[in-house]
Amino acid sequence: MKIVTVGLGYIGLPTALMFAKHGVNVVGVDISKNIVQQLNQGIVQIEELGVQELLQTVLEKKLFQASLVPDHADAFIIAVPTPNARDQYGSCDLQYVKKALDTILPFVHFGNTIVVESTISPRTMDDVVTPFFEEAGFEIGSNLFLVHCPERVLPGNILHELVFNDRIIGGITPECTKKGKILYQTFVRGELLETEAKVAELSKLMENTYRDVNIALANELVQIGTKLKINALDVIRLANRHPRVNLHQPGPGVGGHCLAVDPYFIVAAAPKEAKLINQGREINSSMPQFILKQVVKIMEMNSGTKITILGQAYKGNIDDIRESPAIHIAEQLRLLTEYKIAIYDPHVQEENDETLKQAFEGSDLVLVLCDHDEFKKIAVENIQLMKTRMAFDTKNIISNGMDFDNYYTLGNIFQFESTKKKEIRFPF
Ligand code: SAJ
Repeated sequence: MKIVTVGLGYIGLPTALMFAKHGVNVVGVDISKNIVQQLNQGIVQIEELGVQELLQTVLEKKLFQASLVPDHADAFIIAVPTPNARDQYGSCDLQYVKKALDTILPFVHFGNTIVVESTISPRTMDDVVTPFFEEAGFEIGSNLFLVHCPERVLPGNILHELVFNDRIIGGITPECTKKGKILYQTFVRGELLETEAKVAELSKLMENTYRDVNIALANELVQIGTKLKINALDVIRLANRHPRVNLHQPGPGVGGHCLAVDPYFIVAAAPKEAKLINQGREINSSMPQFILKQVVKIMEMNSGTKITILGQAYKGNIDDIRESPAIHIAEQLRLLTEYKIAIYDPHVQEENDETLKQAFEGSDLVLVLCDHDEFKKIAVENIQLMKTRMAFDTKNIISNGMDFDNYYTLGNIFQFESTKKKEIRFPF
């Protein structure tokens, strides 16, 4: 069997290599000359466990080659970015998907299977991809088979999850679904879940939307707890002892290219109906401002002048800063000339101003915005370098909070309200 995969990013490349590992002849297509050249030289661009070794193996077996152009094949897999469009609701920008379809069309034959893995808005397979191929003379379900097979792999564990996670196989027709199933039986050990394309599209979006809305519930609880002077973290900890309750964790906002992106595809498709989903996005997007106001309160109450920001990645133990709330918070604080800002993230070196020690020197407040393992315990010798020993731990990750004179979390920030009122100017 021969497959062409279009898009060699953090999903496309592992998918291409996984098919090749299982004996399929794969041509991996990308628009980047640099990526294509490097891959053919055995050099991987993405940081993902096991991918470098897998590339070497399939190159040696001559089962994979990267190329700027497609080739004739039995199946084509599209795994290109689908960012938010710059429109009212942040709908799904399909420009890269459409470009990929144009690129493969000259090579598509009767009997081929076309799979879209990219996360797409509801009904894209029915209303965009199907007409595209029908206008080219194909009859979907009889001489061409269209399928949506969304990925659900967690960065850092992709090669394992590609094989063992259950996989949704959503065809335009039952015959399309069957063709998709035959394709993924090549390496998937999880269950292959057959459904319609539009159900597959909305299922993928709801996986991440479910998480985003639940994080918003935790973040709204923080704002309620701050007003009522009730520790929201205690409430979550105790409520979650119920066997069927799983309140998520509050934080400085929601980052990444999934939770901060996918819900908008649903809102854009059904704006009047997707009220809770939209509200969840609004709550999570408001958290950076909420954090900034608390930081200003802490600094003004203590006449602080230097802030040490720990963390710029969008979540713990990775280097990805896409849609990171920590980046936004740092940018806003830098605009306040009365404060000196020192940033340190061991996974995002390019954002660091100085060494960790320098970042702590003379600081009044340590602001933790990311749950990297390195921040689980703050070295006492670094705390002793501070002018005022305060911490605001928005990820509730520091285990030695008692080593600070004032240790604030999203559960106890209402403490400021109890101290003497001081006119606070919010520059945001
Ligand atoms: N976050 C919270 N509170 C929480 C959990 C997460 O504030 O309780 C924040 C994180 O700090 C981060 C953001 O939300 O800023 C996203 O975190 P995440 O753990 O959801 O990380 P992602 O976006 O890399 O992974 C999600 C996962 N989807 C689900 O859990 C349903 C992952 O399984 C998917 O593979 C991935 O999206 C994807 O690629 O779709």
